[in-house]
Amino acid sequence: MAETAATGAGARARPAARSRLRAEDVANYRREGFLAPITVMPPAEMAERLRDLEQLEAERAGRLAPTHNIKTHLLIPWAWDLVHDPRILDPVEDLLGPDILCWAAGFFDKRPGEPQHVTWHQDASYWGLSAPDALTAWLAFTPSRRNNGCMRVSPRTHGTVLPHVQGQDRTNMLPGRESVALDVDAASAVDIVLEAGQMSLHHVLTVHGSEANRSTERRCGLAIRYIAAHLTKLKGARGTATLVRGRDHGHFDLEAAPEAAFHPDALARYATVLRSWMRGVFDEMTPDGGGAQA
Ligand SMILES: O=C(O)CCC(=O)C(=O)O
Repeated sequence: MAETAATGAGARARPAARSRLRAEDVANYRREGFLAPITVMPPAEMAERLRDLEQLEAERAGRLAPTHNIKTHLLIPWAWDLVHDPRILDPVEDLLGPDILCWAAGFFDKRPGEPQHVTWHQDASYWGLSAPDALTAWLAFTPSRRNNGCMRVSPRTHGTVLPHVQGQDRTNMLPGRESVALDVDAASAVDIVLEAGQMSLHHVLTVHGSEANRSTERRCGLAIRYIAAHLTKLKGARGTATLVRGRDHGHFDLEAAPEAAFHPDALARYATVLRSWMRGVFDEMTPDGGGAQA
């Protein structure tokens, strides 16, 4: 077993006091399949990150390219620091254990009046991992409310892997335009209302989605996918992941920090990582791909 230890900014700058979850929060997450809101940073600090993002977007025709929005932390140093941030990782450790990998990190960005939405789904549908010891930390860069298309979760749906179907709707923000093949009880769904700088955590099997942004304000959040380091890929070539805390278990090739935003070396490594990622996802989309193992 490899003995690599996490070396991100979070590992370097671990505060003395951990932002631990209370026992009742852990129980709540295990029962309901999600936890929110959790305050990560003050709104003013988040506003700085949003400005950083806007600056990069302004240099790229107003948006990050979709292909650059899958493992964004491998291209943007401050995103690398965010996925290592102890204020995010401490609560995640309480749910996943001490050895944690970041599997992906991408923005879900809804501009005012755009039809983009997210159909009801489980995140696990195309991950192809050996167990559901995984979760998403959704970090709000802007306020996220019902009228600007906040995430909505269907509580207590994380006990079962559900069948999904692939759709064609290009306004669906999911890579496979997938949705659960069963009726979801939308009436009992919970709105995940967040202020900028807060996050929610949802289990990899929790059914969730979101509606279009009907407001005049942007709604943007970074969805960080964390997995327990003991998980393995069920088939195909080895995947890649970022060790963000604890000890590597040797099941993935470890990813490296970007030298600078969109640095040529980071972009070159990213092209290889992305090819491996796409292969994994497409394997899971094939009819015999097995679908939502984890
Ligand atoms: O941001 C959204 O509206 C949906 C996010 C989502 O589906 C996810 O994080 O998996």
